[in-house]
Amino acid sequence: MDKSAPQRIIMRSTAWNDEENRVLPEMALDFMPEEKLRDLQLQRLRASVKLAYEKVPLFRERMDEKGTKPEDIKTLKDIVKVPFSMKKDLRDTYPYGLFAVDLSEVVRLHASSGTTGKPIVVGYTKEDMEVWAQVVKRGLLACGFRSTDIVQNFFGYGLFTGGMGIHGGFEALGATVIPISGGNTERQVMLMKDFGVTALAGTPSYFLRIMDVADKMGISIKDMGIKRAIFGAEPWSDGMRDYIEERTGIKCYDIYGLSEIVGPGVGCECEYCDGMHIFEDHFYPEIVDPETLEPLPDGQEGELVISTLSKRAMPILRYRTRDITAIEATKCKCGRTIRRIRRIGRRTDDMIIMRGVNVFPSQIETALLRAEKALPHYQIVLDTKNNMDTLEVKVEVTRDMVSDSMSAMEQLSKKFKHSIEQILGISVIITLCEPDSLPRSEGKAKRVVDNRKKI
Ligand code: DLL
Repeated sequence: MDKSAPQRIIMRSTAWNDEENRVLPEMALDFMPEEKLRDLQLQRLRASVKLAYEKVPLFRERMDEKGTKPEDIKTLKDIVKVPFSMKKDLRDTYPYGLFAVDLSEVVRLHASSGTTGKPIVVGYTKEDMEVWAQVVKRGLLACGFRSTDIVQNFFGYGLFTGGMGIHGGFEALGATVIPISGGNTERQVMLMKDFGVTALAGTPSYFLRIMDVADKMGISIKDMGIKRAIFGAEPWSDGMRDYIEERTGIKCYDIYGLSEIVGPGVGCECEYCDGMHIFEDHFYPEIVDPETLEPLPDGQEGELVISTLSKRAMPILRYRTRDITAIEATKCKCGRTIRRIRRIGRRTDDMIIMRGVNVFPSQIETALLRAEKALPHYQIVLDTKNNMDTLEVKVEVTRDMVSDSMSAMEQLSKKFKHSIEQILGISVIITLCEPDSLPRSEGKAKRVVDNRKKI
């Protein structure tokens, strides 16, 4: 049998077939019988643990401390015998300390800017690059992107994994990619229109900026014929999805990933948009309690921990992502057997503790949307005044909200205040700002400015 030829498979669902009712072989991995998938995961986990133990001093030392040998991994449940790893481990071994292969086998490096000091560095072998392109491609296929798409990719190209990672997936799919990267927003709008773009990829916050600029240029994105967008790299709410879809007519999908594991393509939504399927044949997900680090059952929220199952250049075991989510306990309507995680709205570390109350920026976004059904740009500013921590939300009014009447603007401010305070349970200061006055990012949005006095 010619393995490269698309197979004809009878399907219960139409979520994963192309126009001619065929499914591509690599997509069939998403529907592997569960038992087979678990067998494959175990076999790969054992190989990954062995590789890390034999080639990476940090993993060997940690496992020795815990008294775990690679042979102790006899079932998937034995993964709890493996020690955790964290971002700090990548920093401490900067730049190549976690590599399990000789640098001559590494064909690509990426790095993620840390908030402080040195970046963290990740490397890929040729096979790793192929896997990366395949997982992104599987995600894109699941969301309905096709080889006929013309894609404007405004994820940043360079050391960030977003631009090149998404690019590789679309290229593997056979689509036409426009590697525009972030920035030069007016040109983004012009090319979108002139090149007959049918699909978009980038951070959702930057797309909001593109929408604003198109508006100002008097160009309607809705009339461009763009069908789908794949967004990710930062939290974005369902409200934000509705907002973009309603205004542009573009169907939006969520893709998840992190540099330490592979970049984009660890997980992705399917056409049902009901959580993100993890490409479990390459990444093993667990949810743990972020305090006790004990495993949590499906359906319960906690910190996502991921182990790579096939990565050769840099195997990572039980990586604490800091992302808060749950593994969905129910099956997806699409019929995929690879499990889903809930969309990610928050991390354990973008949590702001304000007068003892845990606050996540995503809660403020939800409150603003609830109050006005429009998505304004906002920024959260933390400060200390008279020895009291204050939380100010700067809200940029959109053109539809601007009014000449003082009392209408006061009303608006009160509405935002009330909505946020209801959700957070603490008092906030609202400052309404002129349209276009808050800083914009071409990559991930920076929502929080912390000017609090550190004691
Ligand atoms: O952001 C990789 C990526 C690029 C994913 C493009 C999707 C699309 P890092 O810069 O290492 O890698 O940041 C990883 O970003 O731990 C999450 O906190 C956040 N993140 C990534 N995707 C999503 C998403 C890339 N879809 C960190 N929803 C992760 C929410 C996301 N947060």
